[in-house]
Amino acid sequence: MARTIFMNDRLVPEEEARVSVFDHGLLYGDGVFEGLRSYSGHVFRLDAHLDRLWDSARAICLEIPLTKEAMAQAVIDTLAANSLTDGYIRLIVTRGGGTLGLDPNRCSNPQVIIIADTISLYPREFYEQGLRIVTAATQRIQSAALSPRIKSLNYLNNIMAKLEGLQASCVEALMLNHKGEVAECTGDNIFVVRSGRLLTPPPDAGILEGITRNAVMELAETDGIDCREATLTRHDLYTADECFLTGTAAEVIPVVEIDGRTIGHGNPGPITRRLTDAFHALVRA
Ligand code: PXG
Repeated sequence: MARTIFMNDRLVPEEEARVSVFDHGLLYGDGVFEGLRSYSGHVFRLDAHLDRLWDSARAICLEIPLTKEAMAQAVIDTLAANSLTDGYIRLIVTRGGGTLGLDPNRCSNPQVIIIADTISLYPREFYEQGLRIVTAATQRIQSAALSPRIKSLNYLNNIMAKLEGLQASCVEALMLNHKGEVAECTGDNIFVVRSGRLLTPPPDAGILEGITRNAVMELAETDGIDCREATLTRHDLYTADECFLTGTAAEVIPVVEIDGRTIGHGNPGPITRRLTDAFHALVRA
């Protein structure tokens, strides 16, 4: 089915949604994006996603040519134009067309693109039985090189790790930071449960501060589950009672094997299940 795309200031048919070959988003990955979901017509944590998009843009000196209010309305309009109530929304802001040189100051027309589509979910058995993941040799990029907190259009670091996961027949791969500490997966944050306590790497481990991650931390607190940010090593994962990943697409997904080590009893644990249920209740509330 042909989609309707929001392009800069209006909705256009998919065939008319085009960017220039001189756009630095294409030439250099110079731009930022967000991935959001709507549940029963309600966009989950829209403000948090817009704040993160604006923070990413600010970090790369990109001025988004729209107010947050206008962007929020455009998201709603794009969903409506595509008759979607439960869907995946991609917000993209590119640096715009420029010269073949790097200079972002020679780009004058940042492109704002909103795509709303149905979401392709992991198969149900992944949620019931849990994922197997492996550690990628590709390290998460150091924040001194490029902050992982910027959700930029340059995802090659994550894609290199994703390829390693796929080569090992895993849909996700664990990424360590340059110190060998656990950072996150290629498109998901990671949590472990140890002795009833929830642990997840802090932002300075070199992660994207996931919106699902933050929601799960809040849910844990409401549910009386102690949750804290902690530096984790692979040993902490291998010896954990439970492990799960969080992300907009995956929501909360259990992990039952890492690098060939069975986690806990090899099936989704009770705290993972509790938080999964709480998350489902939250997004559908
Ligand atoms: N870490 C990274 C590196 C991410 O890209 C997350 C964590 C989870 O963040 P949220 O805010 O979604 O809880 C992400 C976001 C996809 C897809 O299509 C997913 C992301 C990015 C791009 C595409 O699955 N994940």
